[in-house]
Amino acid sequence: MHIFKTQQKVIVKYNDGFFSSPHWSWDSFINRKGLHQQVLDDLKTVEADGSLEETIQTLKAPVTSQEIWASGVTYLRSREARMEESKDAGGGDFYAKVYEALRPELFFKSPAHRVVGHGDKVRIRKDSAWNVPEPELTLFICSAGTIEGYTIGNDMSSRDIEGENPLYLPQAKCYDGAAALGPCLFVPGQPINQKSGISIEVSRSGKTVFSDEISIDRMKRSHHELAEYLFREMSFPHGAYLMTGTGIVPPDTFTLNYADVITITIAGIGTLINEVAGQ
Ligand code: DO4
Ligand code: MG
Repeated sequence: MHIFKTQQKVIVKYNDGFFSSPHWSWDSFINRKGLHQQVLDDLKTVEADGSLEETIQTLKAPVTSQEIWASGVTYLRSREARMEESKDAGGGDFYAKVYEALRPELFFKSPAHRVVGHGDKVRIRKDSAWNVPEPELTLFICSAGTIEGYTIGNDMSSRDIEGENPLYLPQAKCYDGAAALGPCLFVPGQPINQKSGISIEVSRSGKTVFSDEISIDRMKRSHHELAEYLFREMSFPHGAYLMTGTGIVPPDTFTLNYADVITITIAGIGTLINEVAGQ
C-alpha cells in the first residue's frame, strides 16, 4: 500500500486501485498504530477512482506536522568517510566510537516547512564548496512509537562544514531545502524486506556523474533500535520521520553542482527525483 500526499488530497494506492475521501487529512490519517489494517478498513467504505492516478503526478512531500530526524554513522561506509573528512580537525575518533557505541547518533534534521518533495528542488548552501546527497531509507514512526511505514529520504550534507568541526553538524545538515522526502509513504503491513536495495544516480547535463547502490541489510543497527532511542524521552504527537543513515558516500573528489539531478530508488517504495536549485 502506498499513501500519497497531493496538494488537495490524501490518495491511497492499493492493489492497483486509487482511493481518496474528503474526510482524510494527512496528520490524522497516517498517525495510527496498525496503519496498514486501519487503512484497509477505511477502504471498505470508499470506491476506487481511476481519475486519481493523474492527481498523484503533482506530489507534495509526505509530511505536514511531523518532525524529521536523522541517524548518523549506521553503515561502515559513512564511518570511514566521516573519519577521513574530519581527521585534520581531530574529530575522526568520535565517528569510530559512535559506530560501535550502544547509543546511536540521532540528530534533528528538519521541520516540515524546510522539506521538499518529489520533483521539487533541493539546495546546497552558498557558504559551502563540498556537498553531497545522502540517500536514506526513512522510517515513519507513529506517536505510539511503532514503525508504520517507510519513505525515501535525502539527507543533503555539506561535507566541508561538517569536516571542519563536528560541532558544525547542524549547519552542515540543516538549511532550507536540505531534506527531501517522497514520493509517498509505503505501508507494507510488515517490516520492509531487509534485502531491499537503495540506489542513487546523479546526472549533470544528461550524463551520469555518480551512481551507487547498497542493500539496507548492510546497516549496523536495527530500525527498531533507532526508533526506540528517538522515542525514549521525546513525544511526537503527530508521529515522526527518522532517516536511517547513509551507506553511500561519493568519492572525495565529487561535489554536487547547481542543476544536478538526483534520483534515488528504494525497492518497494518508489523513486525520489530532485534537481539541485540554482544559485
Ligand atoms: O555524523 C554525521 C552525520 C552522519 C550521517 O548523516 C549519516 O551517516 O548518514
Ligand atoms: Mg545522513
